[in-house]
Amino acid sequence: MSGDTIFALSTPPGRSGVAVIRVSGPAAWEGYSLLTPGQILPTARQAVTRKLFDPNSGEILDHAMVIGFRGPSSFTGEDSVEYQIHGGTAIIDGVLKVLSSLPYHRMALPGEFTRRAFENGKIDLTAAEAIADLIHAETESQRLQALKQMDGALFYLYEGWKDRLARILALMEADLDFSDQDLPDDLILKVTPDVTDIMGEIDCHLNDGHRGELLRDGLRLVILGAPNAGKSSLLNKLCQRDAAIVSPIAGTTRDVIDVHLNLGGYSVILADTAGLRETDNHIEAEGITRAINRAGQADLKILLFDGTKELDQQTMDLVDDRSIIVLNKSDEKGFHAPIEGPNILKMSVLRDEGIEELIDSIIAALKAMIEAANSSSHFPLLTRARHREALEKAYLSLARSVSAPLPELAAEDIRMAVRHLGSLTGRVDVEDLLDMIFRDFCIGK
Ligand SMILES: Nc1nc2c(ncn2[C@@H]2O[C@H](COP(=O)(O)OP(=O)(O)OP(=O)(O)O)[C@@H](O)[C@H]2O)c(=O)[nH]1
Ligand SMILES: [Mg+2]
Repeated sequence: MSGDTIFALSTPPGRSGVAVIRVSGPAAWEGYSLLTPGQILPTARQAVTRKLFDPNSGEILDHAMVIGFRGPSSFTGEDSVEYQIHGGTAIIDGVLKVLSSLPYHRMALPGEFTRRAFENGKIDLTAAEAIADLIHAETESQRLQALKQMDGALFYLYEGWKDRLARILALMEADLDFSDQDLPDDLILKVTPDVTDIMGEIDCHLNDGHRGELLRDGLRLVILGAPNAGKSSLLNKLCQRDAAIVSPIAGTTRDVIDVHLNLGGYSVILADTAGLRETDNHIEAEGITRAINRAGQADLKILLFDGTKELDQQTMDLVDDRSIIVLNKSDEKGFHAPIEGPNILKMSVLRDEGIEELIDSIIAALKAMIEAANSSSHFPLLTRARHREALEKAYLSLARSVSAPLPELAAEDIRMAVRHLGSLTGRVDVEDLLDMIFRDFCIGK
């Protein structure tokens, strides 16, 4: 399959000023020459204007700008060609149809260009994941995180740990295989501090409060408060649509209602919840249980009170350093601010007053949270559950290795840890790495 030459429209389908069609594989330049009969093929990486023709009918397809790349100096590491054509649907369809008729050419599968880049050693798995994240990034923070990862922030971290462990493993294996060699006695004791150092670093990276994953997937915000406080009204105001039902009947909202927002460059999942109160109604009670569960999982809670009433204890019980207290209905005559303080916001959703201040406080709180996570660790943030899982397995293997009863078992556990770390970047098999390191030993046997 990898011998195929693949092609795809790289810009969104539909009409546009310019559309880019990308071709990659051994026959890419041959296709270039078939589409541009009688015209000289330029040198690689040179953008040229060319008339494209259908080689089957001889009919003209378009006037295009074309750039050819020669492997391995291309994104995929293979010969490739990019056709920048006029973005009309008939032109795009025409060029794609002609490409599919060329020898060895076929439509690319989703992600196949990036997959080839990985298979040809142009990028590692964390960079491939970063490309996907970058394409899907909707906020500033997601974009910056994806760019850092694409530049190798996680690659260097994981490869660094893997290399250090591989060297320790090579020493241990040399000790086991060639015990008459001039290697230190009690080697296991000597390498243990290095292993525990690496464990400490992995642990520190894992304990980032899931910030990287949250930046990527969205920070979790939840609105909580007594029935009729105006929670659903606030959610609708923040997302600027009627996502939740608003009514003067207390106990309107039962399910948790999630909306996705971009707040000050952060991707946020905002949840509206059932009003908190004692109830005999089974369905409402279930809604309240769900609300409390969400409060437990949230990164930030907006505790909403009706400022015309006394403070309700159930909402007060949720106050902590991850909550913002807001008194709603400041437009009403009976509004009396039952609680005062510099961090207590007053608002009227009805009159659209105090909303900007609330948004500013939310953004400031999110920013402080992310910065606290960044400063507590000098490591780049972990971005995916896949990474977390492999790192946890690596950590457990290392923990086993330091308490292993036999050096053979300790070495096997370290080998497992190296393998888990290797699965993060997809680079170099353990055996390859050992071969590389053993070469430095000059054991000569
Ligand atoms: N005067 C005034 N009324 C408001 C304000 N915000 C919401 N309301 C009204 O308060 C009532 C309850 O609003 P909701 O948004 O449904 O309240 P909720 O907290 O979601 O209530 P439950 O879903 O029952 O828990 C509605 O009649 C709203 O129009 C406000 O700022 N001022
Ligand atoms: Mg509601």
